[in-house]
Amino acid sequence: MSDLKEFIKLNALAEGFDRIGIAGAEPFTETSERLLEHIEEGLISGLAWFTTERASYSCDPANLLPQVKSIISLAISYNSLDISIEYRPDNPRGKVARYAWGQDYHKVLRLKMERLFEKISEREGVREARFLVDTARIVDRAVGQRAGVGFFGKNTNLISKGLGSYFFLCEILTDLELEPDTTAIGTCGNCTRCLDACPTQAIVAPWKLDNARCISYLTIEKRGSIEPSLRDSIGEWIFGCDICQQVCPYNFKVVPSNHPEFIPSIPGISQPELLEWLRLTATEESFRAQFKDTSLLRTKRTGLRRNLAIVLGNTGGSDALSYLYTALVEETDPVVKEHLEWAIQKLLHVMVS
Ligand code: B12
Ligand code: SF4
Ligand code: SF4
Repeated sequence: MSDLKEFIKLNALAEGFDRIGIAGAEPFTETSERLLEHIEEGLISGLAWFTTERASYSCDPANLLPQVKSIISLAISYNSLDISIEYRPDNPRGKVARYAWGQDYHKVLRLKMERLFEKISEREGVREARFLVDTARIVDRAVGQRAGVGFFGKNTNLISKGLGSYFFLCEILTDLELEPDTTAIGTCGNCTRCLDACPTQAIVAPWKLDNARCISYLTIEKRGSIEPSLRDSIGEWIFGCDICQQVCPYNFKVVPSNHPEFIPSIPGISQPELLEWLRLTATEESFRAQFKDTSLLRTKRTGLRRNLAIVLGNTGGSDALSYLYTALVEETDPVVKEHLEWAIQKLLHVMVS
């Protein structure tokens, strides 16, 4: 390994990254073909920005930095330890996907990349760089695969041996010429656990996700009403979904991480008290104050209350009914109102049957 590459890897580890790889900056031709195929098959529906133009653009790093020579792919685990919370029928709880337990990763990762590049620039002189994290202007996972960080699991997540798949990805595009690492190899073998476990059958074939059926899309990205036929399958998920990762054997024996930024930021965030969160989201001010600096802001107040209503309908008992009625009377948002009504009807139906 060249001195510079070793310097970058050591400093990236010191900055807290768990995996570092170097990829060449040639266009991702195969990825581009796959993305266009996914769009053509209607598997990316619902994400208005995910157009064929954007897909092609994101597969050529030179669109972002014309003088790019190398990409530094960085991964950081969010596999923080959770505390088990006792479930009480009079206090129903939901679930928040692991990636959202701590601080909003966009800011955290960007800061780490900037600090890393500062050290590189101190050694190499000022160089061109572009920092990217989850921007959809580049294909994070394809970069990670080329850089040797991980391989594509059938659930479409990148898996890194020894780290599992609970990690974020980001990258630095630079005009520095660095020796590339070898593409990651790895395989799911005959395993199909994630396909079998997905409650909405969103993984329609290995490596193929139907975005519009994925609970992560429904609870985070989708605006407006959620298709009634999918509401039962959302189960307990208020924000995101981890099922296809929870069942993955590559996540079974990994050591939990302890990056302070991703330690649960709000007490009980992994299994929130649904009635308490209905109260906390009653006004825009309280919603913003409570979820400041977390990824949960992304679904907006309407989205979060809509999701809370669905999960209360799926898991709440008779105790939840009076709270739902009160919330319905006070609610002004038509989307939330419709979901609160649905939850009330569902609970009443369960009680009489
Ligand atoms: C859009 C998006 C979503 C959408 C669609 C997800 C999807 N699978 O496409 C939704 C909202 C559903 C979503 C959900 C989640 N997301 Co998301 N998402 C993105 C985003 C912005 C773009 C991904 C994309 O281009 N999708 C389009 C599809 C077609 O692309 P693809 O899955 O990469 O497709 C590849 C494979 O299918 C593969 N392939 C196809 N056929 C074959 C055949 C073989 C043999 C092989 C080997 C491969 C292969 O090639 C394709 C092209 O690379 C990225 C950030 C980024 N800029 O890349 C984050 C990103 C993928 N998401 C991330 C995370 C953490 C999640 C969630 C875990 C969050 C959660 N817990 O709720 C879930 C996981 C759901 C899942 N099973 O994938 C991380 C993933 C990290 C990792 N370890 O892989 C990313 C990289 C963000 C980040 N920077 O950290 N996400
Ligand atoms: S995140 Fe949940 S809904 Fe989406 S593919 Fe995985 S198991 Fe299915
Ligand atoms: S659950 Fe099995 S098939 Fe799915 S990603 Fe993990 S190893 Fe691959």
